[in-house]
Amino acid sequence: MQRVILHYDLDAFYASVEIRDNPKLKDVAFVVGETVVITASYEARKYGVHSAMSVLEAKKLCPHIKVVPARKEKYKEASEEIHRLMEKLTTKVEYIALDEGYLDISELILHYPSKEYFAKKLKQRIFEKTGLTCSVGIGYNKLSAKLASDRNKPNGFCIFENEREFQDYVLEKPLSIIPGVGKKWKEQLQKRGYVFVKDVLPLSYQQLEAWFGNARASLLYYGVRGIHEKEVDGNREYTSIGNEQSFRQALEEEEAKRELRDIFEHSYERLRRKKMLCRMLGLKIKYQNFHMLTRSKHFLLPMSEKELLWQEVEFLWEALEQKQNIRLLGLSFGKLVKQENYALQLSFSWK
Ligand code: TTP
Ligand code: MG
Repeated sequence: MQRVILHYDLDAFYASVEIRDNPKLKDVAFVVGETVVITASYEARKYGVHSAMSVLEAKKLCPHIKVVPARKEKYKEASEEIHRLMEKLTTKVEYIALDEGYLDISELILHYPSKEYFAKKLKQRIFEKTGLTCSVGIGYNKLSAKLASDRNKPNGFCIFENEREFQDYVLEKPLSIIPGVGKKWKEQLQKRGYVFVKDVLPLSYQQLEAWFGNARASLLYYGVRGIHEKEVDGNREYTSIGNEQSFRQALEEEEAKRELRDIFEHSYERLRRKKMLCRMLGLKIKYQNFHMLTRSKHFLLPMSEKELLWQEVEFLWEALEQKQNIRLLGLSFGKLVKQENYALQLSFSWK
């Protein structure tokens, strides 16, 4: 059976939430953020404003731009709504970010008149639940679904039925259209004279491997051909539940601790909703100097009590030698046990 994969991605997510809650922002050039642009409204993007630039730079490009502080709780609420909706449809769902994920709908789609119909319904449901629009792509694998959803942003929809359709679409596009081809690699490729997808098609795998090593050769060689075998990791949530967040500007201790609590709240909410208990807690940290470390704690008995879990997170945090210059924080609940399968419901409370 051919796989049918759907990718969804909310349009200008944080900015759209702000417009929804304050319609005066509609058609206004604004950014969400304080010193750094987290995201720009579509109106602001017309001036070349984009995420990751400083607000000062944004003001130079667009002097009348408005600056709106981020309200993470609201974005998480919207994200939770969307997750609830997805989980009603299928367990084969893999979340990539608050506003983005993959669904394996290979079987589900058989119950619908068409892929278009399904996508339309899904977009409609997301809008009803959150007041937000998204773009949806349907493909024969994750890669094609991802590119399909990007194709007609905002509020877009596109299908790639097969590798032929995918290749026709990417042929004339810059190589950066292939996920994983970042700025640096793009420059390296450009130096060798390769700018568009069509430029690298004649290259052999061996040639790419000689230049870029096995992993990158594989990404590029198969990527430009629309070949990608990875499954939607629908079980991931059942073996572990967690979140991580990277920061463009390194965080100091206090701020990092606040973010950690935020991530904890978000992950805990998912643990609670899935009615799971956990026997392991994992903390992941990346520092400004790219040094990465992980810490974990194993419990004898499965736990679900919120503040006890937070206490354990705090123990791991306090034991760190370095708590500043943090570029990434991640938290996961592992070794999950279903609540219903766990008879000894000690210290148990789903608040
Ligand atoms: P994206 O989906 O990359 O961007 P977007 O939804 O704003 O715009 P698009 O219509 O092009 O999809 O990111 C989703 C949200 O995540 C975005 O609104 C802000 C936030 N974000 C971060 O917190 N850190 C980041 O590095 C990026 C790129 C986005
Ligand atoms: Mg988005």
